[in-house]
Parts: sequence; C-alpha cells; structure tokens
Amino acid sequence: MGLLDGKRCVILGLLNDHSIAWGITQAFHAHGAALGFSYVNEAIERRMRPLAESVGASFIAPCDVQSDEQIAAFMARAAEVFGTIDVLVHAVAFAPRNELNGPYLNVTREGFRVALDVSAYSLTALVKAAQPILAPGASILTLTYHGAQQVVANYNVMGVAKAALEASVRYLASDLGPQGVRVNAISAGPIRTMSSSGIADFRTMHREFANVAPLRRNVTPDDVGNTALWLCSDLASAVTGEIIYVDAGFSTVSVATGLA
Ligand code: 0WE
Repeated sequence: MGLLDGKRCVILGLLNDHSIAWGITQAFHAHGAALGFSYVNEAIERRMRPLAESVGASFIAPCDVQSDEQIAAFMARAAEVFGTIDVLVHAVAFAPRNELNGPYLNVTREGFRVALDVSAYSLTALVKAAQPILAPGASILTLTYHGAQQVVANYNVMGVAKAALEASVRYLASDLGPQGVRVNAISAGPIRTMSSSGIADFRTMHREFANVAPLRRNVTPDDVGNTALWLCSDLASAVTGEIIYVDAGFSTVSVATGLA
C-alpha cells in the first residue's frame, strides 16, 4: 500500500542522482506514483533519462520554463499521457553564476530578471498551464531556501527570487484552494547538488550547518523526498500555503550553544 498509489505526478528539475528531485522521485516511486519528467536541454536529457527510465517514467518531455510555448507543449503531453495530474513538483532554480558572489547590490537588471523568471515566475506559469488538468485533491510542491527570509552571504538575488516564490505559494494556494488544490514549499537545508557545486564557501557552510543544527547533521535528498511524499499525499489534506522547513532545525536556532 503506497501513499501515492494511482497518483499521476509530474516532476520538473531532475538533473542527476544528486538532485533533490531524485530524492523526491525515489520516495514517490516507492509509494506507487506514476511519474512524468521534464528536461531543460539535450545535455541534461542524456543525464536524467536513465534515472527517469529506471523508475518506469510514463513520459519524458522537454520544458524550458522560460518559454510559455514549451510549458504549454509539456502540459499537453501530460494531458495526453495522464489525462489529469495529481502532483506537480517544481524543483527548478537558476541565477547567472556571477550574481551569486559578492554584495547583493551589484545585481544586474538582467541577472535579476533571469533569476526571478526561472526561479519564481515559472511556478505560477506552470500552475496556470496545468490548472485545466489538475485533479481535485491535487498537490503542488516547490523548493525554497532560508535565504528568502534571512540574509545568507552570496545567495543574493536568489534570496529575492525565493522570497517571491514563497509569496507565490501563498497566493496560488488562495487561488486554487476552492478547487481543492493545495500549494506548498519545502525549505531545505543546504545539500550538495549540481546547484551548489562551485559556489563560494558552500563546503564551509555545509560543514558548519551540521555543527549548529539541532540534529547535528546535514540534510539529504531522501529527507526532502520523505517530507515531499507526506505533503503530496492525502496525509497532508489540510495543509496549504505553507513553507515547511526540512533543515534539521537549523533555522530555529539563534545563538548556537553546546557546540563542543
Ligand atoms: O537555491 C540554491 C541554489 C540556486 C542556484 C545555484 C546556482 C549555481 C550555478 C541558482 N543558480 C545557480 N547558477 C549557477 O550558475 N541553493 C539553496 C543552494 C545554494 O546556493 C547558494 C547557497 C546555497 C545554500 C549560493 C550562495 C550561497 C549559498
């Protein structure tokens, strides 16, 4: 008996076996979900296709979230294969690399536009396009980070984009609640993925995190996957508009004590 038996799920943002989307995929697959996936370009398709096929993907289709046409085509494919969808997972973010270093105030107009378009507007665009095929009781999930709420050095315009994303979660939850659709976000602690590779001081931040977090450990894609499973299952049937922290308690601590 799986928590997602018979549910049709669409996942955007699977890149490789380190992806948070892979942790979510594995939890959903273990609980009986049917899964459809997107990829942004052919280089990424080559890497994610074997993973998606290993969980019996119902479809694998292109979707660059910066394109309304590609979003429409992707949802048309989902409609063709699934009819209606029960779960939409948005695990997509991007800011130009040069924006994730140094003072926030150096942000460029173009860097701001791209970060907000790919990382925040895309959720709303996807939900708008999916609305006609969202089943009653459907659940929408996105991923955010504490840098939306408090300053994290170098996170910069991504913090601004995640703040917009978190507000979007609340407005979308308000819009879709009357049709029985829930919208939530998971705010994950730092995880080593393609998105964090090469980021200045990430290794140090990752290590320090485990010294300060109440659970004294880092967060894994499986941790996020299990919370995603709960949020997207009927166990969370009255949870909507929420930002759920999966961060080993890190964000609850002001002054760390007992570090020895
Ligand atoms: O949201 C993220 C990652 C977002 C991200 C990462 C990259 C790196 C490669 C968005 N765009 C890009 N663009 C690239 O070219 N995280 C929560 C992980 C993360 O990223 C940081 C962090 C943490 C944590 C960036 C600076 C400081 C901390």
